[in-house]
Amino acid sequence: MAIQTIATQPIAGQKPGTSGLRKKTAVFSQPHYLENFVQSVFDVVGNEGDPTAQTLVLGGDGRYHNRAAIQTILKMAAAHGYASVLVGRGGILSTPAASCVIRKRGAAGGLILSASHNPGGADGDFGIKYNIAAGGPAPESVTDAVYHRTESITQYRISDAPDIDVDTIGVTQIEGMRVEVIDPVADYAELMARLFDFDAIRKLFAGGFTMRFDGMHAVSGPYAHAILEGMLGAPRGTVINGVPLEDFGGGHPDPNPVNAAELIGLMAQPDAPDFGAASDGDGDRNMIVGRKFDVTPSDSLAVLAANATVAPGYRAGLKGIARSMPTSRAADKVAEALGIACHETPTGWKYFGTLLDAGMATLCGEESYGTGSDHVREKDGVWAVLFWLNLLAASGKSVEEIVTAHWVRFGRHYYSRHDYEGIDAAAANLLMDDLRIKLPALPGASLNGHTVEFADDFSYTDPVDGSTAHKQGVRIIMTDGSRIVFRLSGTGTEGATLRVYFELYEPDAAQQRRPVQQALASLIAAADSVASITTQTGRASPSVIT
Ligand code: G16
Repeated sequence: MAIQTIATQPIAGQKPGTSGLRKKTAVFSQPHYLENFVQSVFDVVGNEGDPTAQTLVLGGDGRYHNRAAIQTILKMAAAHGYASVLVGRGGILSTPAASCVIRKRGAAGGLILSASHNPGGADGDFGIKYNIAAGGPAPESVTDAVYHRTESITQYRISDAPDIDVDTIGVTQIEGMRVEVIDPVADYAELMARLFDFDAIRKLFAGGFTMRFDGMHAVSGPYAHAILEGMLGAPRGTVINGVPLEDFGGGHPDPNPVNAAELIGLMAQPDAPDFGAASDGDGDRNMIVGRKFDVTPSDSLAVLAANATVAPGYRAGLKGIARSMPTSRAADKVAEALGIACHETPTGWKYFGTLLDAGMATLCGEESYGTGSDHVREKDGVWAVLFWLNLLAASGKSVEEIVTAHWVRFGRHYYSRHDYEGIDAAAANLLMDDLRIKLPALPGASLNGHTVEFADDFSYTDPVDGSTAHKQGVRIIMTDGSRIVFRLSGTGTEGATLRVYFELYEPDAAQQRRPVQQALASLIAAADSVASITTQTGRASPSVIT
């Protein structure tokens, strides 16, 4: 065994997006591609402490190329002089479980291999991100520094040791570095059992309550099997598509009503289970479904916030709530009633980190099927499902009863997101630039019957560390309280994806059961009138509506 120094050259485009570096698998498999990025991470974070005293956590969502990348990173970590690496068995760790392990074991940070909800396989996507010692995604100051490093890299270091066995729990050594293969579920399951009333949930299942959890052949399957069917006694078969596959069975592991159509179909049957849920590629997203009743992620956050004290981990109440800007303002109503702050951040879980660390927020959520809390520093799919189970057990009500009662109390925020995927990047940027030019003239204008009160391109100043983020999405807020938001996705790997978010507040209980797209129709038309979406994108309709 020896440590090799390999000459390399900068590879263009290694700039992390909303959540790490995501590219086509073929791009990641090019010679030096992964190595350049990992060496750049080590060069940047290496300034923050002596690696010989540090532990790194390593794992991924098991997608195609995960195993090869795990071996490369282990050999590079050994060459970098890390004291030890904790790696999930088989190279597997869900994103929230990785965050949990980093925090619990006092690691200096972690590398998570995932392109999240993006499809996997040789023709799919791959990704990597660095999480800091607090357990959350590295802030932009770190990801920017890593990107700059990739632009000037000339060499990387790697051990020529043979591959390490990561399928057997235990400890081995490589170049003097300790490699500990850990059970990917154990630390995480122990944390969940402390946060939620497992006895009450066990009783619920023992009483005949039925559920389907769709693992979408992604990483959360093993977690759901162990916790729901193992620890909580749900019958076998509760977890469907629970075996992780390298290509997610050819599916798109994004838990929304479009991509989790199998579950939605099941929940619409006359003999549907009481409760349905799904999680994504790396286990940080969640979708909650009742019988013939989908819960929007924005409503889910608000409902959990309003009822948080049913769970032992949140008995003391909430310190605050945080939501990303495009997420509906349903949580704001709850925060107001609870007398706590609701922080509005840019899209991306990394922006919640400082608020959670400072004790300014307990629950966080995003419209993109992400919900979480201060228990880790990532959004957490299985956590959200367990929170709902705890709530269902404590209330004895159905999902629909809980949500509709919430609307009656707080008002309903009709909400939808329209995605125009894979459009021409130049056209997408032009659409956003044109919108920005129009912003100053919008206040007072009438858009399809809605009068604009305020319009801007969202900027954020972090109240804890003062860091700023600009151009985070164009928002048009109407005098009637409704909103349209436009932004470009930061997680795609092909062309550009335009996301248009619609929100309309309805306090009148008699008007809260209208079909969503119908309730939002005037806003949808208003969005096209102000942004000329059809003309500028060449698309007559969105590719995905959630
Ligand atoms: C990532 C981020 C989320 C963000 C989402 C959508 O999720 O972690 O915070 O809301 O992307 O981003 P965009 O609209 O830019 O595509 P994930 O689950 O992909 O890691």
